Amino acid sequence: MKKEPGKIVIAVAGQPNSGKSTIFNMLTGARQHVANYPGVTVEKKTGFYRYKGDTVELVDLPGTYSLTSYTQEERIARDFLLHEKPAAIVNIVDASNLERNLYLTFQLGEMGIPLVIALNMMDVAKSRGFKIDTEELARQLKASVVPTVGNRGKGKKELEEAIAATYRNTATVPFHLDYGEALEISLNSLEKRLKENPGLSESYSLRWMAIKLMENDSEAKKILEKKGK
Ligand SMILES: Nc1nc2c(ncn2[C@@H]2O[C@H](COP(=O)(O)OP(=O)(O)OP(=O)(O)O)[C@@H](O)[C@H]2O)c(=O)[nH]1
Ligand SMILES: [Mg+2]
Repeated sequence: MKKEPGKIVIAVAGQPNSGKSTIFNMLTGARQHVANYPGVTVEKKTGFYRYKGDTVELVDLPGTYSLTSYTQEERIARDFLLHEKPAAIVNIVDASNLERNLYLTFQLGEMGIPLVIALNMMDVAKSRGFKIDTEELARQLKASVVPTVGNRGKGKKELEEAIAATYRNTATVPFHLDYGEALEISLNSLEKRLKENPGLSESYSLRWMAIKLMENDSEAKKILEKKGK
């Protein structure tokens, strides 16, 4: 897709079967384009919509349960977020499987990119008798939470509004998962050392880098070798 000036890139991420494509279609309608990610046969679906004078480009990332780089889909989703730096991530969360889905949400939040949560499958959650405190969820995740029923187009307007409010807000507070005192001391000192590399802090969330290095993540180590000089 040709780059347009002033275009805002937003990633759509979520676990498999959470309703990513449904929400993507709900927002973009027929304005879609399919290509492949470079060098692989995984489909890259992009589409756009206009919102109050803005052109918003959505990228439907492959569905993944987490963001480690074990599978090709995970690597693709993670590389996109790391290197393309979207203005925000719309995280499609299956409300009827909240706990399992939040595992990915935490990992997305830790990348330091502002999140908008589409709490999808609300009809299924309701029919199972789940009551979700969306305000509390939003407070804890430091993100907007919008209930949706994707296959019925419910929540579209609210989602568009939340997306715009997020990419327009330059003062979003990144999500922060507290790993407990012992780990936090190490994470903080590692982050301080990483801060000494200006090449690194310009391009990556140092908190994310510190967590990944602590996990002995091979890609984070590669980035450090390349950028950290
Ligand atoms: N009941 C209900 N069904 C939904 C909702 N949103 C999507 N679906 C249905 O759930 C199924 C999966 O939706 P998709 O949009 O294909 O999910 P996906 O996340 O793109 O799936 P993958 O790309 O395979 O990971 C489809 O049959 C949708 O019609 C919802 O809010 N409620
Ligand atoms: Mg899909």
